[in-house]
Amino acid sequence: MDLVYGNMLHAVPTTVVTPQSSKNIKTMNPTLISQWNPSPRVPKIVQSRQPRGICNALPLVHEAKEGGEANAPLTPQDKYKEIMSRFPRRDDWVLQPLYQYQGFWYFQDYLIGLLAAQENFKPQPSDIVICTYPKTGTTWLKALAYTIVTRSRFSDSENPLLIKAPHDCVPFFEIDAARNTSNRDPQVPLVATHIPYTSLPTSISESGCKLVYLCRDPKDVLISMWHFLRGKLPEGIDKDTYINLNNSFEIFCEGIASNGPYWDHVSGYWKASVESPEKVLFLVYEDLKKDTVSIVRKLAEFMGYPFTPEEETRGVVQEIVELCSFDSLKNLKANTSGVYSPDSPYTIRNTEFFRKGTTGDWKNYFNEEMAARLDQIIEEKLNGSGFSFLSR
Ligand code: PAP
Repeated sequence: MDLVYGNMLHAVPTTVVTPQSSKNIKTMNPTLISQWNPSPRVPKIVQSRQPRGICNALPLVHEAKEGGEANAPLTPQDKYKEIMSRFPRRDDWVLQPLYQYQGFWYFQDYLIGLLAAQENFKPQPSDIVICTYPKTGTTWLKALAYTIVTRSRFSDSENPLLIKAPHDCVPFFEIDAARNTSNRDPQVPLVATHIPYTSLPTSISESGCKLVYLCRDPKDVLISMWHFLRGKLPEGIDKDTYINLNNSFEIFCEGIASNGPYWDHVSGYWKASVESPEKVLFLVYEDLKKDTVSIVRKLAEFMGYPFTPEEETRGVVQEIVELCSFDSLKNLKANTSGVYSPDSPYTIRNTEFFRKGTTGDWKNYFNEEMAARLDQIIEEKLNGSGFSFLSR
């Protein structure tokens, strides 16, 4: 999931500088603003690149305490906000500021979860962690891994995926950490994260958990992310004014994106998979698309849930592949309705996790020059790592 959520957007007073257009524009008539405010699912809009204190998306600690609460103890959230207020900040993506921490950029509410997870998350020793950069196929991998590990517990007709969205079946531990909750079923040894390898909580390496990483062609990642983030903007405004493709492309190429730079995210897990192949399985979305059955076998084997000859004969692998296919998942009632993580800063309609589910959609958006430029940047950045998106 790309961790910018519906109600993470913030109210615009009168005039905003739109980072993607660099224009001052008058924005939001009063009717629209009031329409945005009431529902946590309907985004308000953020403004950025205005002086801190006027438009700061979330108040800094001292500001929050105005009004007689000066001596109130800091909540963990306040503590993290205060810490991150000292980190480098960019406002390019309009929705929320991005803060740089340990070499990666994060939307502020997500970073609260990351910091909380680094401090508090404790995996179960048998856990398998589904690790992804946002928009690389997390939902799909969660559904596959979940069905594989729970197949002896549930019959086909009882599979929780039929009534629960994949993100509810396999929770992100940093989102739980941010909310100080646990949504996990302790009988399911799966959790997920978008955190880069080098910033994972030390409890994960200490516990010896296995990790499964999925990456995707960066061009499709950007297109998927671009659509997703535009979907967070309120209806009825010119989305190109706030999040246009050319500008999104430029900042993604700079590495300024949620959990980016993308290439560093990929190379961290790639190197870990080379160093410890028994602990880290590295998968690629395009391969999973091309030969889902073979990769599902590999995934099951790696996770310690291999298919038996009898299951192979019964066609269990094909059934799992079919259940978790894009068309199947997209049309399940759990995914055509409902929201992920209601009543939190992370609310997202489940439908938003299913857009096209194809490879090469970038061809509908990039000209050749853009595609070549992004490819070149990624290749240069990954050079020497042993992994390449182009020469596989
Ligand atoms: P997240 O980071 O918000 O969790 P994530 O699931 O990683 O999102 O990525 C969403 C992408 O996976 C979407 O790609 P698109 O925008 O290019 O269409 C979504 O359509 C795609 N996706 C979701 N489910 C599947 C699936 N079962 N098979 C293939 N692709 C899928």
